[in-house]
Amino acid sequence: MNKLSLYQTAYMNYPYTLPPLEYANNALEPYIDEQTMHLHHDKHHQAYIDNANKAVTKYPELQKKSLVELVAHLDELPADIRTTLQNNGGGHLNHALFWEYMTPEGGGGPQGKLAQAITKKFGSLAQFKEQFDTAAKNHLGSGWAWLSVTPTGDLETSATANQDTPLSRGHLPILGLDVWEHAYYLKYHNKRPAYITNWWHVVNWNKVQAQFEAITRLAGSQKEVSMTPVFN
Ligand code: MN3
Repeated sequence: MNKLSLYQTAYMNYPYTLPPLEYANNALEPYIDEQTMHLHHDKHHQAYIDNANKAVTKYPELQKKSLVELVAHLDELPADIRTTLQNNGGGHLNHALFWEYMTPEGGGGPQGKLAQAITKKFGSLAQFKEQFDTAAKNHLGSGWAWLSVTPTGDLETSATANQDTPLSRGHLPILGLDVWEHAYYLKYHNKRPAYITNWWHVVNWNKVQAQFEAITRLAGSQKEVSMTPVFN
């Protein structure tokens, strides 16, 4: 087990498949509307999967690896499919995570170790949200805002372009927000900030905490000394 295995699911094995939502398309109303969820999950996400599958079709050796390993090491991919997998492999991974970051029972804030780490790094939950929101609002064009664990065990907010993932630079995402227009335009039109503000109502902090604690445990494991840094 290495740190990337935290992101490896059956859906990341070739041929890649669409993970079903754990809630109904209308369950995140009024914050995210039913039609957006339908199009976003069933159509946009499926298209990333189809394109990623097509790219890997002629590379049997890549089919044996998890898609997570492939997008985490883009420089090792054959040149003719590198950009396709960066965009579509990244698209599959990012969306698979995104659905899990949300729940109809969401909102509030984290507990335990993650709450402590956020307070230590950002001062308070409110200050963390402000920094995350700024990354999400200020990102020009399509992309994502993230909360990640850095290689030194620090928390960091960032934004990535298009379907790039923090995993490609060795950062472990624990929360991400899709700020592509397809994620919000039907309901919010040009008002990206309103979408970002409302999204916090559906954030699945239990999942975010669980991922943070899994990363922390893995980093503390004697078996992982060569794979992971020592966290503070
Ligand atoms: Mn999207």
